[in-house]
Amino acid sequence: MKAPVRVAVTGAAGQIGYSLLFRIAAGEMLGKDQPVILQMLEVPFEKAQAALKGVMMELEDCAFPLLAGMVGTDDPEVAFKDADYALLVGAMPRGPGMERKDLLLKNAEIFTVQGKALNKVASRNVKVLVVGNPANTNAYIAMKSAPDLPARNFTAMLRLDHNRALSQLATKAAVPVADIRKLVVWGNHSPTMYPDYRFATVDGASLKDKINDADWNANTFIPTVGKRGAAIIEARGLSSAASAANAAIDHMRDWALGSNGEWVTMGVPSDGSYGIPEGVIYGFPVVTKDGDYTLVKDVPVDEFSRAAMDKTLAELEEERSGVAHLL
Ligand code: NAX
Repeated sequence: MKAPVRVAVTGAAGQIGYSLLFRIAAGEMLGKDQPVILQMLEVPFEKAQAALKGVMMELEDCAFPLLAGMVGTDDPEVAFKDADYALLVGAMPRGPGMERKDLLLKNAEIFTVQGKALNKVASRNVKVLVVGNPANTNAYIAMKSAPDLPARNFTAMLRLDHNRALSQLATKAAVPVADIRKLVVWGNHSPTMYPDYRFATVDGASLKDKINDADWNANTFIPTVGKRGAAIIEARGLSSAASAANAAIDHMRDWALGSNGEWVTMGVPSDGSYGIPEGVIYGFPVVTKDGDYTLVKDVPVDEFSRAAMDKTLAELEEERSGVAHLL
């Protein structure tokens, strides 16, 4: 058996946390041979800490063979101590009457504190996934607040958007979801994201040719994927939780264990590719191997795609300028 690794999860008593922690402890994220120590962070309020205790009791009651230890805390420096992986799920939700700008600033405070704590106490190669919204900008803030850690280790979750797109495409083309390759969702985790299947294949053949419906792409597919989060809230009365936790598992598993040469979408700091300014956390196609990722660089960009990629970039740049004075 391997030595245990430390996995920090914030917002551990929330909805996504409840779907996520049990799967991590069951070995679904890092493999069935990888023991984990869960280090869970919640806000200091009595109710949240009590709920966290309850979650920890349930984790105990699962008697997971791979769960080598647990820590529950309200102190980021305890939660992130020597963490090898950090899943930053907890964030300030948008309250009634709250402007988007206020939401950005509230979250900027949280992710500045957490970035600094990671910088101070986490493993020097900690892999960070930000789920809490606005995910890309929160990841950017954490990255900027952690100058001693590799910037490329700060990522944002676009995998839920990627998985949503896969599912819509599989249904439209009547093909198994697992057979679709080379899909990407560019940009921000927000309704401006651009799901792009121009180069997707099924059994080596073009999925775009098979679907052959530009109107469906522009007027049904792209808006359906972009507004899926809102549609789930409308239907369920609560935001996506199990599917979000599933996407977080997919993201981290592929990053840690590799994607076997396949494209996956990760929000990562741009290296300047595709005209996206360096450092902006943007959804790109990547291939993962041996605990690292490589940006796929040679995807042709046509006029339609350029406009879509620039639109989602403009939103990210606006978010970034809204928090620039804090960094
Ligand atoms: P919940 O409100 O159920 O849980 C969030 C938990 O985080 C709460 O228990 C809260 O006390 C805790 N928390 C808040 N601030 C914290 C802090 N500074 N430190 C530690 N814990 C803190 O929300 P949930 O449904 O679990 O969603 C969590 C976040 O994921 C939200 O920001 C949500 O918008 C975002 N999402 C992101 C998605 C993505 O694809 N990137 C999709 C799903 C989800 O909407």
